[in-house]
Amino acid sequence: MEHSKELYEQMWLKMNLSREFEEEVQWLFSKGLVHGTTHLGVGEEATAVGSILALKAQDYVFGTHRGHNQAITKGVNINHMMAEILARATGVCKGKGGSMHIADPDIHYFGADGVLGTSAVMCCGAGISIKKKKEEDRIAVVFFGDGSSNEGAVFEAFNLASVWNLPVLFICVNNTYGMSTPIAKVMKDTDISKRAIPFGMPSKSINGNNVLEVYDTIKEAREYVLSNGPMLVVENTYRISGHSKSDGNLYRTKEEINAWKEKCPIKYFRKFLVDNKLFTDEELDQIAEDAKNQIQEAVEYAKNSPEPSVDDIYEDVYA
Ligand SMILES: Cc1ncc(C[n+]2csc(CCOP(=O)(O)OP(=O)(O)O)c2C)c(N)n1
Ligand SMILES: [Mg+2]
Repeated sequence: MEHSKELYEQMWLKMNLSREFEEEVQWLFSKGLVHGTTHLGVGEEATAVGSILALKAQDYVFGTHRGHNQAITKGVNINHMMAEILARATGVCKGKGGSMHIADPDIHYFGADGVLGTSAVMCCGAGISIKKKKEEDRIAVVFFGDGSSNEGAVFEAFNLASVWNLPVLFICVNNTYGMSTPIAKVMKDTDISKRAIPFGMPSKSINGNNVLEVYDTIKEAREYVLSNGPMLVVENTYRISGHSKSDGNLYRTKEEINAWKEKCPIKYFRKFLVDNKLFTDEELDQIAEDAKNQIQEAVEYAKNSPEPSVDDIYEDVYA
């Protein structure tokens, strides 16, 4: 597939923004400035960036609890994301939601649900809405993890989407662990793409660390979903960061983590861009520096924002 220089630049920028954002969150966490919890997707950037850049702005996207990279790529305001994580009134949820509830319905990004698997069902709801309104150039996309793919709700969503031919694209981000559990311990057959077969859906299993392979696959999948109905894409990757705020990595070896650091999607993409003389190292460094600055500005913005007022505690409460 042909790609423009602008697309390469977007991919490079978004992957760097995601990595910088998360490294900064990790730092703020270690300083005790982040309340609640957060899940980092260091090493998984190509899954979000390659997938979401292949979609159209009007497409609905449901993310995961490990979704900073998904939110950044979809275009959620980074200052407001950081403010949310630092529990400020200028945050995307006015500082009341935190990392897992970053969402922006105005740009069709619905974020995560704390109950794993349920986003797949909600995504079917979005698919039904597209179908009922006869919208011709819009699909609904849901990301979920390998661990979540064992949830009954995901199978229900597969069934509903396929029996009603909904314009839904299921994207499984297989980072090979659900918390500390390797997939081989909870799945007889670890080829998650086969799970589409009983539902009559096509599926693909791809290298989720290669942003171009992800982009091309999702671009084609979008076309398929628009004219035929649901599809499953499994993006195979690895979570370099720990599961959540405390993770002693007791369930995996340093050697394993280091081997995957070598396969880092950002490192891989830099090599591709430089080897093919599309960008120089200096040009890439400059864009990475811009990303770093944007994240530092976001931290300043968040730190200078007011905390939510106690008077607003019952506002935006629905249940
Ligand atoms: C229904 C449900 N069960 C358990 C949990 C607790 N939990 C939060 S994240 C997680 C692991 C999920 O693994 P996976 O879907 O592979 O995503 P990853 O964390 O690897 O990105 C678990 C078990 C939950 N939030 N919801
Ligand atoms: Mg996982």
